[in-house]
Amino acid sequence: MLKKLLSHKKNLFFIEAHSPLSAHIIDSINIPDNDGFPLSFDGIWSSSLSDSVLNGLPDTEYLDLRSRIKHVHDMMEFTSKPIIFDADTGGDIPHFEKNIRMMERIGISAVIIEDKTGQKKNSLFGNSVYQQLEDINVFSEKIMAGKKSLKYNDLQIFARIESLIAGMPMDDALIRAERYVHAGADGIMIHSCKRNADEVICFAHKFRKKFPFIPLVCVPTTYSDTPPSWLFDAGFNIIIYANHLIRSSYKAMEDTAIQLLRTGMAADVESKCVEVKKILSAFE
Ligand code: SPV
Ligand code: MG
Repeated sequence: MLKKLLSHKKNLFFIEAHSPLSAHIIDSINIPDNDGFPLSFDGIWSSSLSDSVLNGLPDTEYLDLRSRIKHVHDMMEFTSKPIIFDADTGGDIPHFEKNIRMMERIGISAVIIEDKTGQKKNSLFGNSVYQQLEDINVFSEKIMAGKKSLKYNDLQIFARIESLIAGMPMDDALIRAERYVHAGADGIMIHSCKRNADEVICFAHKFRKKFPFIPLVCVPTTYSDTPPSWLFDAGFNIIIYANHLIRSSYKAMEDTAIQLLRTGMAADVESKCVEVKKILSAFE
């Protein structure tokens, strides 16, 4: 599905979902744009951060991939949109080979694996924690092993480059991108935790000179005030809003609980809530 989308639409917006309810919400949102054309998200990001937090766990690969794939399967009943699965480091190669077949069986469109090793730390910590990059050869082997394990050629494997997160120079990110594409990666995600998009835009310009057609993904969490058009113009094809539904629901729940505790009047929070009839009918 993602391949088809990429072939006829240049710029795609993906958004994180972490539960059947959030997948249902994304699937059902369809609003008119300024010209009256229907506007909806192109697909769903299954985030390791969101899934971990939802389950009361740190984002350190403690929530195992098999469980995470099952969570995606539960969401799929409620959406027909393509899903990009955040598989963290992908685990060790023999496990990745098995897990990727499971992803393929349930119909995930693309999996993104990141080139880190050791105990994974969330990238948004940046350099404040030790972010250990995987050896380029080992990670390239993982990509090749994943591609080889696929039964059909539908599930795409994207390589996520963490050089900039680990404080390595741009050249390291570019060398890795080239090596991973040659190892068979179907797309590249470049991650950054800088407050502006300068470094991902610089990466995109340089990457595009060598690889005009390989899908390129970015995640504007820390550089969130960058207009999407800047990112697309630089050469990105997919923008992922990686954690905004879990963060906004966290805030909404916290605000509602605080207000109820303060006033004790349920009526005071009604305006923050969907109507009861909406949740009663959501899955009828
Ligand atoms: C996630 O959403 O789990 C990601 C993106 O991997 S980030 O949290 O920015 O590392
Ligand atoms: Mg993640």
